[in-house]
Amino acid sequence: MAPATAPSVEGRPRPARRLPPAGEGTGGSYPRRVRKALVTGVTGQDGSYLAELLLAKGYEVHGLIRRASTFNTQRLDPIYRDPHESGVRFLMHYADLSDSGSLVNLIRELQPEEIYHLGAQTHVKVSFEIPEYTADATGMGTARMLEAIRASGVETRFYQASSSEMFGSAPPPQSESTAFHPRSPYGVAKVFAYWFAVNYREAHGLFASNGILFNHESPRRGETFVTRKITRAVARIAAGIQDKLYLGNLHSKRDWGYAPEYVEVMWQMLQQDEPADYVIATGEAHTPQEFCELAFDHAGLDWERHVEVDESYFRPSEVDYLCGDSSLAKKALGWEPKVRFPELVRLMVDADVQLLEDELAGRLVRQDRDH
Ligand code: NDP
Ligand code: GDR
Repeated sequence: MAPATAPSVEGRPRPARRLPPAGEGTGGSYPRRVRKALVTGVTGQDGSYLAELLLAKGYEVHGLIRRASTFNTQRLDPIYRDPHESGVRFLMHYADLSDSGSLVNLIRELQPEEIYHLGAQTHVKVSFEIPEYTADATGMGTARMLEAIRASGVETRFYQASSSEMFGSAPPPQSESTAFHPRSPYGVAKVFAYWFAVNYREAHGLFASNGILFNHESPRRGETFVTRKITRAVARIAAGIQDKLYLGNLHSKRDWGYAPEYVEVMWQMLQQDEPADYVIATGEAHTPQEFCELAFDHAGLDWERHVEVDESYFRPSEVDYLCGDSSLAKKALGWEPKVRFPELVRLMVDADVQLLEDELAGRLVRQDRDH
């Protein structure tokens, strides 16, 4: 990618810089050394699955984490190894999306071939309470990452975690050609970040791709998103330690897929000859009420006896209907979702029932992670 001082060609997009064709693991077409990837948001749902995937493919994986007053690396337990051991291929580094210098230094030092930018303030409802911070972390965070790549002069490929929230009130099915109409500060910040990535592709020839991912869930989903909030409550209600679950709008429609399948396609996007933007979705939409019906039923419970609506969870402006058309991803990347809605609900309930059993039995002692 062009360094910050290189002149730009007005009005004429530069061709994307070519990297050597990507091969699997260490035995592919990257003979020089093990491929290095930098993952922001590595402590989150997607970051943890992506780090596992990249390690399995033979990468050296570097995760950007921010300072927190408590340990926030639980999702990384399956892959964590003490950095004092030899041959460790997963390493974490302190930096912050609000600190440009830390981003430049990290990218310059690591020289990663691929950067997966997943870090963001991701909660839509919370973004109405902290709009300025959301714009900074979710929007400006991407601008800072892109500038850090330019400033460091590193040749790399960049994945931007774009979102179906950008479509907002645009009617379904939403595809790559659907015009954005975001309905929250989070959605607005993601639109800003999306266009930043497109602009760096067109203006500076960066290999930058936007994955416009619809909702994707898993047992590692954050506990305050509606699916996980429901499955955790189902486990606790089934165990007799909770009675009521308070939710907001039960009638919005979401296109819910399975997170591990969605991180696979992030990787695929960066292995293409050319950068591009892709919608990733199941093409099926369901409501939070349908999620409740299936989840409670799977645990032998009647959702109507336990779920109550609390209007404080309503959003000032809601996104009513998201259902994606991912035919481009199917055609260009051969990607198709496998886990469908009923299976997703069941596997999340089963995982939370097991987790609660482990918690109650005191089986979840963690080793401290000081890196
Ligand atoms: P999570 O909320 O689980 O994870 C967000 C990550 O960003 C966490 O690792 C968090 O760190 C990190 N982060 C937040 N603020 C900062 C900061 N200032 N500096 C450094 N890191 C920060 O999100 P998901 O894994 O669900 O989503 C990953 C990405 O994909 C996000 O960008 C999200 O907006 C986007 N996306 C997600 C979809 C989904 O359905 N899951 C759908 C479409 C897009 P910490 O652990 O310290 O909080
Ligand atoms: P979303 O996910 O806003 O789509 O953003 P969330 O699970 O928060 O909401 C989905 C729908 O459920 C309704 N809802 C509730 N939501 C929450 N969180 N809590 C409740 O109690 C509740 N009751 C009903 C919401 O109103 C909404 O309609 C997620 C995030 O991961 C984003 O970062 C990502 O970009 C998008 O998915 C795609």
